[in-house]
Amino acid sequence: MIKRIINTAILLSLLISSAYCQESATIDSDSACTVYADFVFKDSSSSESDYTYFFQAAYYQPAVGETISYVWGFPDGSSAFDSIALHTFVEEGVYEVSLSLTDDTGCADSIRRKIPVSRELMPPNVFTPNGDGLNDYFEVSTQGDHLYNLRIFTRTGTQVHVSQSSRIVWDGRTLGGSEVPEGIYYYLIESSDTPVETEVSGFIHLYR
Ligand SMILES: [Ca+2]
Repeated sequence: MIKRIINTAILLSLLISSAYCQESATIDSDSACTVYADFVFKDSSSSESDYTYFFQAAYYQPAVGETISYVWGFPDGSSAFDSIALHTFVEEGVYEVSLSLTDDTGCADSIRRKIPVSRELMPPNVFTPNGDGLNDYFEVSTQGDHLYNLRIFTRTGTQVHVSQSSRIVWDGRTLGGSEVPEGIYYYLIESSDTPVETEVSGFIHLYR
């Protein structure tokens, strides 16, 4: 019982510290049971158009001689029956994945978590808008036709560019068409139109 409480505390603190903490664990309160379900996951995609994720049952250590059966449930209705699973999602989105654990005495626990499936934007950190045809644009490749807000600021916080488009691109000029000086700028990319809400920011070096 004490072991279970400690493990639960660790589990909850791990969930709180996780980037994906919007769905908390559902913990079985049956005190006769010591099995609990949780899992971790990571993007295991092999290309930009692939949304394959790796799942692994986590935190619960079966006792010596204890046999655990695992049942994963994926949103397309498919299942998997091992402590690890690979699943390929069709497209970006937020998907519910479930995991049930049952030991050989029938003691069981299950969890459902919402998994944000999306490709992270990968902005460059330098560009050279001098018209030589090489790296003249700050440009971020995206998936699909979502609308992105792009805002560019000087280091002192003055906004020099803003756009809303399915393309994320800046040519190093103000909206009035003037070239901005060389230096370090701050970008903020936001979209609430994407399946998984996007907010990416950082610094970019502009050289001419
Ligand atoms: Ca250039």
